[in-house]
Amino acid sequence: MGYRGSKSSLLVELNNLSHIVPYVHSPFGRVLVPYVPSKALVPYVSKVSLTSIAVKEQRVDGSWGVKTYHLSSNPLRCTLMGFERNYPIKIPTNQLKTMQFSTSSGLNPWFITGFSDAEGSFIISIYKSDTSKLKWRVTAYFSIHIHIKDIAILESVKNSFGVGNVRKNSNTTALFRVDNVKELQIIIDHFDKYPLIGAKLSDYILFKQCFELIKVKQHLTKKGLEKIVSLKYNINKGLTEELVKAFPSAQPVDRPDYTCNGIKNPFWLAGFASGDSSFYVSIENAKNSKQDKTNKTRVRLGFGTNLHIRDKQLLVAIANYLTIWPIHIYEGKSQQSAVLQIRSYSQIVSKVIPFFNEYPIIGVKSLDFADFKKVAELVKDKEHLTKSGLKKILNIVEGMNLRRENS
Ligand SMILES: [Ca+2]
Repeated sequence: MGYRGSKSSLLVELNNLSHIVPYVHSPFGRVLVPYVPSKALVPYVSKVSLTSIAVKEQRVDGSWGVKTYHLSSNPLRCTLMGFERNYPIKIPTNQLKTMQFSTSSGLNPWFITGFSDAEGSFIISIYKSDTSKLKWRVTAYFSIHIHIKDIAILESVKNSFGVGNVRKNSNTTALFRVDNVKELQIIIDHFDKYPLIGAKLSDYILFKQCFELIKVKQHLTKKGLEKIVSLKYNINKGLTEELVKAFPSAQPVDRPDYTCNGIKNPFWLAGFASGDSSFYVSIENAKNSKQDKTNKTRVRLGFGTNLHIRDKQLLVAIANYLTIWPIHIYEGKSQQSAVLQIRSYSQIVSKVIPFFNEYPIIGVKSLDFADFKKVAELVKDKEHLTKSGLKKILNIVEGMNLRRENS
């Protein structure tokens, strides 16, 4: 279990990409989005990130601690030196060490937005209710529904907002939910101040219009209810057939046009990747590979993000933000999804790893990132070319991602 492919290749499954990207014998499929050179290539080191950063971090035992990262000790700074002339404001190094970006009082707000772009939902629920005057009940709620192993993230989100409830939703999932109008206002205020970056933004805009109607009790009037139904047409999966039939005169409100305006803050990416990205390692025996006759075992690191096709622009934005070049984005077989893959060892060690060292992944995935880094170190020392080193790598990889137990 855990491996896939032929006898000659040990392919460690990607967290959630394996069904889309075949990459052992045909490592790179169709490249669908070529790199577009433009001013969109913004280095992710901005004046905001030029600080020493205290970030809440989940420890292995599930507790949370605060860790401080100093940019001055980060190799990334050297890597991106060339961009420094672009910084709007130069901050003296001594100041970097003393400035605090976020505190132990909660998650960075941009982290929360990033995590919500990955895992959050804005839902308008309209259901039959005999006790309601109009025979329909309307509820608006914001929720984050994730695997139970990461319930600690939901507790942190709840503590950061100061509203909502966290509960076990099933044996395998946990739910953070805010549905009270007063509390939802706090959620709305947050997403107005720290806007979503992905296509979910369009859902949010429609959701907010419903919320404004509910706030002034318009959902209790026939006209207001109809307006909400019209707005719901293009939120998430739209209307059930039952609702379409029950509100024949409700006209769908168009989904607001979406363009990805790029990532505004590094913590957004830390939050988003904590939800929707994976760190993985594939081990291939190059002996039987047509391209490689050197008889070496090839250990490859990968950072991947798999999204709905509507968020293809967001994948480009992520690659641009990490200054990854060239960009490899693949479309899923069903053409419903798009995948960003970063598999260049040099880009992983010079860009991906330093970035997430500075803006940490939170939750159980942080353990995968830690393992991923261990493998990167072993590869750097060329240990993957020795039998004992390779065994070490296999041991690490066997406990990663979906095979991680009791975490
Ligand atoms: Ca997601």
